[in-house]
Amino acid sequence: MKSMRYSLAAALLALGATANAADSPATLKSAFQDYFMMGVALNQRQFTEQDTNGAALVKLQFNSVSPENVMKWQSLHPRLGPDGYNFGPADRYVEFGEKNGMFIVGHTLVWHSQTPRWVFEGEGTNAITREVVLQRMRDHILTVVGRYKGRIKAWDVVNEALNEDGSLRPSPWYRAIGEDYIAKAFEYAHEADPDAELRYNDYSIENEPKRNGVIALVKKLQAQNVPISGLGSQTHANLTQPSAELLDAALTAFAGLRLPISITELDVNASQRGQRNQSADVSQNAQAVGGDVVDAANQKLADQYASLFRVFLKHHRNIKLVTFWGLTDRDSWRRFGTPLLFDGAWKPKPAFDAVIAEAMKAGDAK
Ligand code: 9MR
Repeated sequence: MKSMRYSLAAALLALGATANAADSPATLKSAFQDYFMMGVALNQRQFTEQDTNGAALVKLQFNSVSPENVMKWQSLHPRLGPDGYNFGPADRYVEFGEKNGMFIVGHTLVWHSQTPRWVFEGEGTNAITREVVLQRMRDHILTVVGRYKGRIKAWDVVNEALNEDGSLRPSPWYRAIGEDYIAKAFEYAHEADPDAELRYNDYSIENEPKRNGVIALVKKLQAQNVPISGLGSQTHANLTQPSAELLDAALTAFAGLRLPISITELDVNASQRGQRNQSADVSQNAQAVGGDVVDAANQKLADQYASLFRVFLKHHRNIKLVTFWGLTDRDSWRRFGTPLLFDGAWKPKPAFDAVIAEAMKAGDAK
């Protein structure tokens, strides 16, 4: 059945024809249906369907969505106090996912970035205390996770808590609460929605020191019966990193944690600057400039995507979801690095064909 369904697409590819998203039988969600869900991070214009082409492409290609920005603390909860929440855009996002029968992800509850200063400051002349910050964290998590209980199926509970060397990042959360802020965040999220998948999410965790840090952190949480139930590997890649070998080693090591793995923020930076600095730290968001992509970027991008998906497919039993961090190059935080499968005119690039081809090869090998 599977090989029959894709034989037309395979024939077209063999003839050198480009699979067209509008009329090809192969879409990302159908091609990978036996392996993992395919997700995409949405911006507001997409989930409100103001961007009609974008919304149509999302519905055609993906069966899971993540909110690129509208569920960050700063967006949802900009001010202190009971009236400090702003749920409008987040509500629209969840409605879009539900209307289209998608697996809906929440991103992110506890992060060092995009969290307003008031969260860590005392009111009036009162000095801030651990208890007050914990209370604010609990209120936020119970309110937000509780509002979407049963509808948002997976949350990035704690985001980017580690340094490159695997030690704990001295984030405002760490400084205000101490290292148990991570356990507390998972406990509050579980209290709010016992059925939601609760993920720890971070970038560059293929690299050995950080990989070891993640594994140690998760094992410690598990030993304390903290309700962590998923691992998110962002996978902000460039044209050579992570290599297939490094990714394979990391996914093999993560499998030992016995948690479902989600690739949460996949993109491949093809800018020249992006080949020197792979970091996804928001403070280092390489302000690339237009026109600095490497030579033969489309082909190199397709090759790296093929390499990454070969490894994801090898580990498909442990991977439940692969999410791209944006729909088209024009939408991306790394737009000058042309990092995604669709160009600014919503057209599939050679990297799209390369990704579909990996699914077909895996199907034929079955
Ligand atoms: O793509 C997001 C960009 O639009 C925002 O300006 C930025 C700051 O909120 O966050 C970007 O997404 C980040 C994600 O939330 C966490 N991992 C790293 C991503 C890229 O910086």
